[in-house]
Amino acid sequence: MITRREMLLSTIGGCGSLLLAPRLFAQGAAATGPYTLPPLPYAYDALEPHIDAETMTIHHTKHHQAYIDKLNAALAAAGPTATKEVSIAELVAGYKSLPEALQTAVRNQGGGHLNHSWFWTMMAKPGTGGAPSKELTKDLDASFGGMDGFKKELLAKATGQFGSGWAWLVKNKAPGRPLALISTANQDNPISDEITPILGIDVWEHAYYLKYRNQRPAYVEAWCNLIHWNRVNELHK
Ligand code: MN3
Repeated sequence: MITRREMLLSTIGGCGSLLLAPRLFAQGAAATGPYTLPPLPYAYDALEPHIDAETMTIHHTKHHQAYIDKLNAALAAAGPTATKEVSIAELVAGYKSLPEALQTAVRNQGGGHLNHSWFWTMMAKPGTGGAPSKELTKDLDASFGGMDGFKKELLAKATGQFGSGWAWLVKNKAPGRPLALISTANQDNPISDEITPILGIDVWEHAYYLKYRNQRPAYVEAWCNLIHWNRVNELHK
């Protein structure tokens, strides 16, 4: 039986083995290519006052859509059936095994599609996102000394990322420290390095500039009010 991954590789001429496909991002994103813009799980003004409706509208309908359009164009140029059966998470996770001509487009545009599809689901209308589960609380305590320590380190990673990028809460393999915070440049997603994120914040200026101007720390602090903890709990399991 031919797997979807083998189909991808045989169709677009790739070789080598891709890492196991994470299923994390399946929800809220179009499962297969050509890829389409997933609807927001709330209204454009739902995240106010922390993120304004204008920022959300432009971010979703212009920026996210542009990543999708450019990804689809690159894949179409590579071959007619390149990614028909491959989820965006699988595609981005394994981009290093794709033909060289496709790698940059999948890394940047595919990463942009994946990261934003996931980002929308990581936020919730203020007061509706729930709280960390007992298990997550235990891991946050062990890794950061509690919620305050987590937020402090998140702020440091998010503001310390030079230029455009993301900060991520990820599953960590170190003994005694089950979670870690990392940042990535541009639209890189940790899954391409076999690291599993359970929360991510977009720190590109387009995510906050209209309201916060150059004050990235103020945006990050406000963003903590929007974390969809119930979703993080699920990904943490
Ligand atoms: Mn963005």
